[in-house]
Amino acid sequence: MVSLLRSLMVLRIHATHRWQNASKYTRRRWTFCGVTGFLTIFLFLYSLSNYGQQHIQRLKEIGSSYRQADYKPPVVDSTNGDEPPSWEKLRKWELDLPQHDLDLPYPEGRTGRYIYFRNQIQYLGWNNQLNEVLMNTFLAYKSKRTYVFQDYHWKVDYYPWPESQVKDWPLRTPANALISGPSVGGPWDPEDPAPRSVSDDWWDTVCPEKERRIINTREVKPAIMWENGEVIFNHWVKLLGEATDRCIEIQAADREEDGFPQVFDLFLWGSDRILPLWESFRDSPVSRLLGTSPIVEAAVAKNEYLFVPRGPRPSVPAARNPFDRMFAVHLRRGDYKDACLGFANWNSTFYSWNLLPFLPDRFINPPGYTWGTNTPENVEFFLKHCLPSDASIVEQVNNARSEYAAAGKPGEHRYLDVLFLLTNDKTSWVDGLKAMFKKHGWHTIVTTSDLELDPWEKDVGMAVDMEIARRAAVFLGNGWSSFTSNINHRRLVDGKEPISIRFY
Ligand SMILES: Nc1nc2c(ncn2[C@@H]2O[C@H](COP(=O)(O)OP(=O)(O)O)[C@@H](O)[C@H]2O)c(=O)[nH]1
Ligand SMILES: [Mg+2]
Repeated sequence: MVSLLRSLMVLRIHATHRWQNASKYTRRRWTFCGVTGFLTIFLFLYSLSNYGQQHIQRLKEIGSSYRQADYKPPVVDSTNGDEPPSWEKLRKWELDLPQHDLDLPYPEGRTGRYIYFRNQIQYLGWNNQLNEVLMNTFLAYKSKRTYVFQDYHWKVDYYPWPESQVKDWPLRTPANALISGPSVGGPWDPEDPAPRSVSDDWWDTVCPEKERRIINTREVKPAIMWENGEVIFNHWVKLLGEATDRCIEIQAADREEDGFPQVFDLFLWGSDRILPLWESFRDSPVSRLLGTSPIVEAAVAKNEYLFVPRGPRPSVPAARNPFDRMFAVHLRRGDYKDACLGFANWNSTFYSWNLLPFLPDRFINPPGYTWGTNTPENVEFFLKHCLPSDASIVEQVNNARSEYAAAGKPGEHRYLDVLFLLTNDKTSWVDGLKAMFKKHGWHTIVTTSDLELDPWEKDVGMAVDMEIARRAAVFLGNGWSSFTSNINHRRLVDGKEPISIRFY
């Protein structure tokens, strides 16, 4: 201890001596080194303390927020992420549905009774499939069999991406992306013992090939081909209900024998023979429990702000919900430029539920038609209703708005100032129409292309438009279109008034 003190004393004398003899610059250098060294040791020790750690974290956050303001991620692909989705997670979810379990008790599992419509329409518009999906589910329900659901397979022309961007053929979208409810595996009413629908993947497990009874439509359809919908429906219920086979698969007759080899075919959907089925179908759990898919709901919610009215404050009390102030107009164009001529030359009636006699704007097919061709006046008459001119669209919307307002109860204000123009037109035509509506005092006008959709939502874009039109106070559609007809189906199931369902 004594020797340590002595050494320190020597060191101090030595240092004092050197300090006094050093030049002014050397002293400054030593001072600088001393202060820097002290600060370094202090900061190091501080950074290890709790206070020090919190301080460092705060500094890091401030730094990263400065960076985000002008941060640009590196460009990785030329499509900007706008590519068809693989739907991996939804597919896995469908595969894992709880009814996909062989051990479940009857009427599900390995002892359940199943019906698979392999003849269901594919590679056509979504709505040509949708009405059939729903009616086939209703048939399965009434026959006390499990309905087997499938992906929707696109007609290439309608697919939202160009072929060059497609990586996975055939073009298809999982059923649960498009709708929800019993048709795609959702639950029935709580007290209903009906078996839940299963996917066609599960069909292969629960009904292996050797256990299937195949029924070809040629064995059944000819006898009832031109009967009304109720007779056709009941015929199939009897056949499928009484059959003792656990697994039944319906297969399509050759196209040469039957152009539309579906159980409920296009000839039926395109004629008033479908109408006797309306009331039972409307009230069925298939219709009542049909729901919007979560992805479509989300897309509508995301875009709802676009529909918030932007016009002047209304002179009468107006609804707060933008859908209660909305007039939706289906502008079926694109392939309809040719299709409308076809409807004229084949004297087609309106499609399916658009034919319901209690709806306004019934289309009466004019006399003068001969097989496969129609008179020039009749063709013009068809085109007026199927491909209406811009001026006629504006006029009809404005008239229908007044008629809807006039149909309100005494004291009820039906104020519509939001317009939604839904369309498959891919040109700038709708912009001109929008300008015309603006001139007629419509302040809030939204079109299909104004909606912001990510790739998953874009894949179900038609269902997004349909959902908005379903919720609108008034809807004007194209009577020949199944797209319009399925919107009307839901509007009527929702309890919307006939005066709110209009046709050109
Ligand atoms: N997003 C959107 N797509 C439409 C619209 N109208 C037609 N389409 C597309 O065109 C297809 C038309 O086929 P479909 O649904 O069978 O209706 P239909 O041909 O009018 O009977 C739809 O499935 C959509 O892909 C529309 O207003 N909005
Ligand atoms: Mg179609």
